[in-house]
Amino acid sequence: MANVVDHTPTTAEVTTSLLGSPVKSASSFQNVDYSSIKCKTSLISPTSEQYDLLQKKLKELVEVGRGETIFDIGVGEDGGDTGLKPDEYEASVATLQSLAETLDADCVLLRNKKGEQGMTGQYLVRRRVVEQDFLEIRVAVVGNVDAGKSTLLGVLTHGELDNGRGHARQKLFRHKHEMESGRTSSVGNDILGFDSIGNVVNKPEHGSLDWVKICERSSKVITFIDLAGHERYLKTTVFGMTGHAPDFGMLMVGANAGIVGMTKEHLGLALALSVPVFVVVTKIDMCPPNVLQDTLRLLCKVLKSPGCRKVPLMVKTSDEVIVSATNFVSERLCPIFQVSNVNGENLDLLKMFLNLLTTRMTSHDNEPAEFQIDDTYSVPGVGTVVSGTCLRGVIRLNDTLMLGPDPLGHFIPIAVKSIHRKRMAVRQVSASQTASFALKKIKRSQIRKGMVMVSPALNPSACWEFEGEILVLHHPTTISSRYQAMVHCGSIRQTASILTMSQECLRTGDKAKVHFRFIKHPEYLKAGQRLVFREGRTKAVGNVLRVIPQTGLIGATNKVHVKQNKMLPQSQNQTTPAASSKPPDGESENMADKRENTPSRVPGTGSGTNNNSGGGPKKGRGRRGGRGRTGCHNTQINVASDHHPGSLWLPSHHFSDLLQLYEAEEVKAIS
Ligand SMILES: Nc1nc2c(ncn2[C@@H]2O[C@H](COP(=O)(O)OP(=O)(O)OP(=O)(O)O)[C@@H](O)[C@H]2O)c(=O)[nH]1
Ligand SMILES: [Mg+2]
Repeated sequence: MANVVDHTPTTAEVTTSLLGSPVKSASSFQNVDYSSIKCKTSLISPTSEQYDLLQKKLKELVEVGRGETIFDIGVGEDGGDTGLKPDEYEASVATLQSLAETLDADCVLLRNKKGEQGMTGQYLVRRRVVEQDFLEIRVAVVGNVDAGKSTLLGVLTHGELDNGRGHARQKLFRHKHEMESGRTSSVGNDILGFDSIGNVVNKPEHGSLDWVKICERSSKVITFIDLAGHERYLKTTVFGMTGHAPDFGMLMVGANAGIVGMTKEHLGLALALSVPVFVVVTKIDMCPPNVLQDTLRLLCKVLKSPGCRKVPLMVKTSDEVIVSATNFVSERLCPIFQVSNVNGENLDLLKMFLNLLTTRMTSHDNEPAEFQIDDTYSVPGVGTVVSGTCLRGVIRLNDTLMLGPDPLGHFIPIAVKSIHRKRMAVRQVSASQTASFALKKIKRSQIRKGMVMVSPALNPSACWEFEGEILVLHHPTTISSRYQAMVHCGSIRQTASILTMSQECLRTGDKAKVHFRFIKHPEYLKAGQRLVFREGRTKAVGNVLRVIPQTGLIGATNKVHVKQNKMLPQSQNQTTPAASSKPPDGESENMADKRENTPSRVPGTGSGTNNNSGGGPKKGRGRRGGRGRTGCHNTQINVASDHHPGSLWLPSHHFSDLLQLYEAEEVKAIS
């Protein structure tokens, strides 16, 4: 009998989606009565009625899992003893295989176990390749500089080991300076495709990968968001985490170096954004055993500390991979892998884990479309191309969406003339998938990161001001009104000023309701969105509580800003001249070569021209207030003292606990 283990996004019901509303189950089968197939023997020789029910149940699970599920054989949902006799087990497997076949899915044994009364087994049921469709999982790769992030991605996606001197990462860099320094400074994208039976489909030809071929052959594609480990590029890394909507975070730690530099900063960021994290310890080939043990001990200590409240799990066997992958979405479990990019040790376990990762977001396909823009390109022969993530709804070719807000807070209708997913031309894109669109009759300079394209049904409006609840994780002195820092919220990244606060001053550890105002242009925000507020070492996390719609008066005051910032989209983008519109060396690039997830980081060509992601920090901008200021100027709107009814304050992770991550003695001692 089958106990269907649903490891898929149902666990994400408690999490918060990017734009705020709780994630709901996509199941349309909720009213089906499954009681007759609850016992462990129902798969042995099901009646035709039971067979239909089993088929429905499997279909439901595969749909909720967006194309796959993990199915237990020999385990009942009725609480009876587990395990089947060999012949019963064989018959159950045959039934499962025939059920999978009806869904055009493959069924692969993950592991067998001994139950109280015989054999149990876990099977991966995954749909075969569907034309123009694949399950997409995004993994943000974080960790201190030199931890081996880019190298691991190079090794995983190109199937060739590293030489310990930076060989594998060379294929991933997209800027000349990255090639020369070996240091990642931008948000990179790399993909790893798996077919329906879990084999890696990446096959580099002459050292480069054809993304379209990978997508065509894959049932599931892992997109790695390769981020920068150097503190200099923290702003870009925060953007990678907030703006690229990762499902999971892969925290990399060099075995020799240990938990140093940005490690805890990146871990804290993932926790603040409720992104489940797994850890990969690299360079075990060159690390003395005692140093490796020290690193692992400290890592477990940090993960278990009240700041993280994780349950570390050392993954050393394929059984442990399955246990960790199937329980991972809970956010609490933190699998730890120990690998070498040079001799390949344990990379198979990591690949197996990646193959089993399931999406955290359930479908929002029936809602009006919302797409957040995280990059813009200008592609010769195609025009302006935007890339980003579809958060809700389905966007189809020739749909008209509202693009905005512009500096005046307006949205304009725009037709979608082409859609690409990972460079593959498709007819539509659904919620939780990334894509890029070619847009007609609009200049790249009119579009900036943080803009959205939404369904006209939403009648979108922009705001200059909003109310948020924040917890200050660190500030050297006190924050008071008029303090300015960078607000990261989805793909929005803009300096905002504090107008008023629910208390006079804020120090490290303080929580408050804060009335913010963007300093350059209005943004499209929604209550419930997670935000990070940071500047230098100052950092705060929280949620948007209430969006204050743009009024005539506010619009008028902002005219000044509009004027000053007319060129904002471009000046912000710091585009290199070579990058803006010309194809390198007269090559005729098609849209696919320039869009989102551009992996071919060809040095010197500026390909992937994506704005300032490589720019590093701009010193001194937006810094004001704070130090030495006394009293607050409650100038405009008083922050409501009542708790906002829609507040998600301290939603799924205990932000207050997060403080302890930064204050924990053992972390302080080594950082
Ligand atoms: N011996 C050994 N060297 C490794 C391993 N992984 C990475 N390296 C080397 O470590 C160096 C740094 O690797 P990168 O991949 O550039 O590190 P990174 O984390 O991407 O660094 P940033 O992009 O600057 O944040 C390179 O010279 C790699 O060859 C490993 O498992 N074993
Ligand atoms: Mg790197």
